[in-house]
Amino acid sequence: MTQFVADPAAHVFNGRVYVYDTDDQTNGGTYWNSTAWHAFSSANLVDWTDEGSVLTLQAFAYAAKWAAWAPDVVSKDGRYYFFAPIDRWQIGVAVGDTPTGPFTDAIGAPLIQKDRDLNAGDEPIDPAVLIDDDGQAYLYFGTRVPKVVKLTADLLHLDGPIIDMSVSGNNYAEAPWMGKHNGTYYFSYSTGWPGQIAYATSASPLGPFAFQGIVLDYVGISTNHASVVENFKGKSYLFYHNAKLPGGGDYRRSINVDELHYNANGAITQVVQTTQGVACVP
Ligand code: FUB
Repeated sequence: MTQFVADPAAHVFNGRVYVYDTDDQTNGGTYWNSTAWHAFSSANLVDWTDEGSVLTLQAFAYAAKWAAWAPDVVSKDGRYYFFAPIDRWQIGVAVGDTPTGPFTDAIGAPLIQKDRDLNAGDEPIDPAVLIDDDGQAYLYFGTRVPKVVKLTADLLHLDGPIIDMSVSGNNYAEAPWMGKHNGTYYFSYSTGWPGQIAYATSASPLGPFAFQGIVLDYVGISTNHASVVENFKGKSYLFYHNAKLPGGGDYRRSINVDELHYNANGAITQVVQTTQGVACVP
């Protein structure tokens, strides 16, 4: 993607890969203070459609309209749910009928709010949602302590307490992502500022998770943030950001995609960072 965007949350909807991003193109250049989220889509991972700004903080009446950070989007029953970290202390949810919206605030209040919700943590950011095979949805989020909470069937409310997830190694910093591969839950996350992307596995989406290794090494800037597309036309992919576009830096990040490989025993091989991305997937 040839503009400054970051924090890729990649999903396959209707046979097409959609990547939802923090919009570094429109921040002030010295902080992540963009107020909009951007999206791109592709059917082959080479030709990308710029879907533009798909949601802004203006959609949330309760937002201070200060910072729109790493989002996630999931699909259920033909609708698309945009989980939006707002201003570093709350997470909202907006709903639309297509992968690119238009999205409207679904509940008129934060789904999670730092000062309102027990155990929301110091910084409830970086939402990532997994809808499990049995239909139960889990929302992961948080800085320094990974948090998980079940969502109601309509994805619009919390369904139980916010739990601290146990990850052996204690090196969680931010950027949670949850995937499932051959029945095992794979939790990946950034380890710090700067950070690598590490992963840990469990037999349960609630953990405890056992640290397994590094998926992606440092990317040369203060943040690292990645997501996994599992089995798109037979292969898996890691989407992540770095600062390789001309003019890039901590606040001018850009997105790349490389192949992700699992060994026969389920271990992930550390991703080789390319500058050109992946080959066309016809
Ligand atoms: O883009 C702002 C923040 O930087 C994200 O929320 C973090 O994950 C880090 O990538």
